Amino acid sequence: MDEKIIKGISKFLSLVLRHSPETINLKLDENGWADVEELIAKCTKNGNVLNAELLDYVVENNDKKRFAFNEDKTKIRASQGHSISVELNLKEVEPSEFLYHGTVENFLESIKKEGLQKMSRQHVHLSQDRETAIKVGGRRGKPIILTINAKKMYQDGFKFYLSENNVWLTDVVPVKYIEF
Ligand code: HQG
Repeated sequence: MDEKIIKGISKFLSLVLRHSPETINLKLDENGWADVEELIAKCTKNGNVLNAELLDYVVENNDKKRFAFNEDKTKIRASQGHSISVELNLKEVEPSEFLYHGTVENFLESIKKEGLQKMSRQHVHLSQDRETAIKVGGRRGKPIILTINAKKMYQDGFKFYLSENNVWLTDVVPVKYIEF
């Protein structure tokens, strides 16, 4: 399987399943699910190569397991990362003592004032380990890793969720829980 094609499909799926389904006039239900047949038909109509076999391959082999099928594989959705409002029915989980957030120098001044905000997404994204946070921050430049006192936040009543592909999500991280 050509890696470039696979990556292109993954990026396109992120676009239509997380941010802009209207790009191909796709309907997502309130839980973020798209009908697989409709998705394939509308992708193909818009000039993108997609069929059931390719879609299966991308879902199965995606480096971060970004997408998931429902049980009978008639529906598909992104497991996290949305900017549009969807109800993922995420499970609330108690975090370990520390979680990590990868960012870049440019954002630090603002983060020191406002804490970590969701920005354009539905949640603040946190990682279980530093290595993952380094990759996340590295998307934007030289990564800076912030350590989040997650357990303390949890004890103070903040909620944490774990997405199906193991990304930690929360609504906000106030400055006092961040070690810079
Ligand atoms: C920053 C990818 C200024 C924040 C990754 C980040 C992740 C602030 C950026 C997932 C701020 C938002 C999410 C504040 C936060 N002032 N900047 N108060 N609070 N920021 O992309 O965490 O490959 O929405 O540090 O792997 O970078 O798409 O979030 O730099 O899991 O599956 O604002 O996206 O996953 O950027 O990444 P993002 P993120 P996928």
